[in-house]
Amino acid sequence: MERPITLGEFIVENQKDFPYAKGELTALLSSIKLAGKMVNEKINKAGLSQILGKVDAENVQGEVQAKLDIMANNIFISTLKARGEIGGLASEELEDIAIFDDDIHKDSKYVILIDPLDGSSNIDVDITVGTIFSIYHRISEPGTRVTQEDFLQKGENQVAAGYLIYGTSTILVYTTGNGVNGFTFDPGIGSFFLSHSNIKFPKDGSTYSVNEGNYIHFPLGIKKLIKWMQELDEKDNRPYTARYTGSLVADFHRNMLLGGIYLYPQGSTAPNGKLRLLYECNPMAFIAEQAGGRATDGHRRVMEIEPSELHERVPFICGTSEMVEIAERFIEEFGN
Ligand code: AHM
Ligand code: MG
Repeated sequence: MERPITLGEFIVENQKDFPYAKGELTALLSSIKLAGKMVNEKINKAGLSQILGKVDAENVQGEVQAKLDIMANNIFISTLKARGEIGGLASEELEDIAIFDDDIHKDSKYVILIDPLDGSSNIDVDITVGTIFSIYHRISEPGTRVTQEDFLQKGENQVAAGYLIYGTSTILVYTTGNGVNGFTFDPGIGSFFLSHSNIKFPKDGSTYSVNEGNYIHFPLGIKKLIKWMQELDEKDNRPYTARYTGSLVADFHRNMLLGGIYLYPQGSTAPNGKLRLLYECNPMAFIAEQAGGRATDGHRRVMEIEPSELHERVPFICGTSEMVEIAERFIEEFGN
């Protein structure tokens, strides 16, 4: 039997991929692992804590169960802040960047961006949600306070990115630019174990993930693409099948393992789509490319987009290389 490899061991063993690293990135990934375990524990008890919450409400004065997405946000912030590897953090849940400038943080080299609980609409109905993270070297000098500029970097500058998927099992998937690996959490032991090594998108796919309720608002190129995917043509696996959970992490994970394409295009109600460039699109794009896939906004490689604001949204199309190329051809021919 092969020796099981824990996430902790894997992170330390792969530190040598970064000749310049002095262990901070290793420590940072370990903090994410720890926060992920804590969020996982809360999510698993979410239904139960609501039941107990009602009892508690009579006993504990005024203490209301915080919504899980706020709770996840607080867990990630406090866990990451308690250690000194980052000079600040940006979160989908915070309007502005959080700057950590006390003694333990002032010489830090990194900043992190998080979507603490992605797929919020699924939280209360027991469907998969996730956490997404993206790590950059700061641009400002260590020893000074981090600035917005440290966070408004192109996706191609990412040092690491990943997600936790809280599904039928909890899996942490990440890349540091040397491929993508996934680690499944064993709740009995309390550790993540390497379960998906060097993940690659299959060459072909036959699944598409899109909120088709928005169809009438989509640009013509996307409408034509969707109809093309639904047509019968056995030589290229058509018709494709549709899978859409409303959780990017879940849809992305499925498409990466089994082959597929995720689309959140612009529509008249969402002129730039819905997904956030910095918290959702860039980290997923980095993982996708490292797994042999692609990510585009329809015209540009997502990781080359110059961000202009923290909560900027962009259209997002991501999946197997071949499927994304087909989508780009439709957009070019029929318009975005
Ligand atoms: P959130 O960060 O507020 O949860 O929004 C992001 C989510 C994605 O996970 C998901 O793919 C998308 O929003 C679903 O949006 P919609 O309900 O419009 O289809
Ligand atoms: Mg989100």
